Amino acid sequence: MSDDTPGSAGGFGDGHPVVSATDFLRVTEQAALASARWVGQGDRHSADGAAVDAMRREFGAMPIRGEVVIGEGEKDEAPELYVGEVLGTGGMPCEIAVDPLEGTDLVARGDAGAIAVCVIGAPGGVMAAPDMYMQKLCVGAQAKGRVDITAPISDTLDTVARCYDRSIRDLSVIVLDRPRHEAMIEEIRGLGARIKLIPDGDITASMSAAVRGTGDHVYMGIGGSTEGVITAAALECLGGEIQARMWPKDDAQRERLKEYGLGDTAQVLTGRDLAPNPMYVLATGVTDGYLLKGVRYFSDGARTHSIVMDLRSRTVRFVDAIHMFSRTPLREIRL
Ligand code: VTB
Repeated sequence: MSDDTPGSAGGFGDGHPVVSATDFLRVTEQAALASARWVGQGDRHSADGAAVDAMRREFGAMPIRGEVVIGEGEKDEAPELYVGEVLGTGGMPCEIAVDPLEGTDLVARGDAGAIAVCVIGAPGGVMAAPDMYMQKLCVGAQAKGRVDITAPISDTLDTVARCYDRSIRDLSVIVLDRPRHEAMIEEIRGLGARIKLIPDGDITASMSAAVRGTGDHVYMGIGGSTEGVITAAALECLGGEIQARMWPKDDAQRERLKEYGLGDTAQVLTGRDLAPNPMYVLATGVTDGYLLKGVRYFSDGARTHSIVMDLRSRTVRFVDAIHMFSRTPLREIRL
């Protein structure tokens, strides 16, 4: 399991053999394979449950001592992958942040952009954010260090456009399609930028904005805070940037934030705050999206498409995998 490849930083294992990024691939692949069976069935809970079960099973078999810091909820809310649950057979100490199925409704409807995703961090490497709304601004490497979430949207788009050496009308901004974003959407439209309104899935959207060639340049708006932490880890691996602010909806959430030392809601959180020491981020497509293809089944197997982001060996791999379901050889392997 140890990885002595050139470029690997080492030092994460705390004396235990270091489990490599690709060893974790089974976790998101199996979650995707399980939940994709529910595509279009109109049953978000079963789709999510299938992903959660598969992810927990796969983590459970790994030589790690992995503590869930972002999971399905608190211990009294979630029987599996709850915050504080320790997974694995023992070994490499790490922190785990999961969204077993990002886009449960997308799967229920058979819509595009659902993924299974997890982050593996060094101990203390991932923020245990309370689950509530978070305002986010995500950009790719071109605009990293140049944007400011507290600035007017016109300034942000102007800056990003200049970073890409183009005009605002040549930018594509991804926004979650929610009533709370109406004013922001009108403002972006008024500035002339193009918008992609998405029904769900802002982790994928943020990654898409950070990968050159997708045609997307900015993700902005208010989404889930736990998704924000996972996004921060992914953007760290992709060379992009997230800025964020917690967005409590009532006094109870404001109190909760104080318990986490996040009482100042004006505070701008950066990748360094949200994911100070991520090691690996893995995602597998469940339904087709901007970055990843969804699961495709055939008579005796299935095909998955994943991204494995590895800060230890400083690699980003796209993995196209064929899974054989029976012991008899596949009738054919396609390119
Ligand atoms: C977003 C989106 C997620 O939650 O974070 C969203 O990316 C925020 O919550 O896929 P609302 O649905 O309340 O707007 C998800 O949709 C997951 O539930």
